Amino acid sequence: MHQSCRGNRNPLLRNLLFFRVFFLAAVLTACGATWSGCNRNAAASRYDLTGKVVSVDRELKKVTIAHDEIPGFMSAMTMPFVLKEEWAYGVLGPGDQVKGTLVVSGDRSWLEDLVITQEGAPDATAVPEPANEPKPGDKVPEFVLTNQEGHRVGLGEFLGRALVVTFIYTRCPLPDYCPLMNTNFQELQTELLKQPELIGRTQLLTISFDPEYDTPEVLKTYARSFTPNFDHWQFATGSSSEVKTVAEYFGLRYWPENDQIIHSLRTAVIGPDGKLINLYRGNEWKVSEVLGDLQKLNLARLAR
Ligand SMILES: [Cu+2]
Repeated sequence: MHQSCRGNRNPLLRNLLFFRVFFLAAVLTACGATWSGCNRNAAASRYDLTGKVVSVDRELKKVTIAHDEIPGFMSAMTMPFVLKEEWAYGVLGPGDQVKGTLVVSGDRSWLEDLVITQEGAPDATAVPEPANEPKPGDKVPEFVLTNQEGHRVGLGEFLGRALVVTFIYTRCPLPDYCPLMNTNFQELQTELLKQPELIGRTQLLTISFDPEYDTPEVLKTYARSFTPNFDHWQFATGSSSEVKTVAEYFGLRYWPENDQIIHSLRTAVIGPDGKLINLYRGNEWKVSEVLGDLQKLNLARLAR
């Protein structure tokens, strides 16, 4: 479902791309009001990127690219990118060889000045359908993991509290993936701490899908820079199969590639009864949305 329809492509745009007019368009629109990244360019790091387009998701505005090594920054891997030039989502297709600039600035990263160096053959790369995902109201099955203290913790012991779960691995290099999940949770915890009626009725849980590296000790050291309160926000991992079971239930996909882990993102809000309230895909969710989910649960009333 994420594959692009090659027949829809505008041949003029493709020719433009071929002759690198892409860059001109980028310059013309770079400081337009729609592009909020422009004013952050001062502190941005820039890396040359070459690779092959695996899939284009025009709805979520993501292009997955199998890219070559980026010396000094990242091993070769397959991962989703945001494009600076939005119209390019309609032009790129699976199998296209591309080159461009990866810009990392603050908590965002994106590709710009992208050029197709060689068109892909139609349907060059099949993209797997997303796994069946749970829907709001579904009872989340019990899972048991090991937290940052080395203690076993299960979903069952969080019942009676609303639980917000997300997934990360501590070595993630991209600021708008795992690190963003941490800063979002940090902000969420700060907001919840301001509401005494909610703090005791909520629980945050960050699960690492890199159990080999992210041992409880590693998680504890890592987590200390995000939270002073491990009662309210725990970090957990488990055996590979324990982690995989819970991750796959929420539709998270991940696999190792060289020294990194290629992964999608999932953040779930689970009610005090263990039923799914909301499942956020990707990194666009806002702390205010999750707070809204929690407020709708009337947790303060439950606490009485
Ligand atoms: Cu990550």
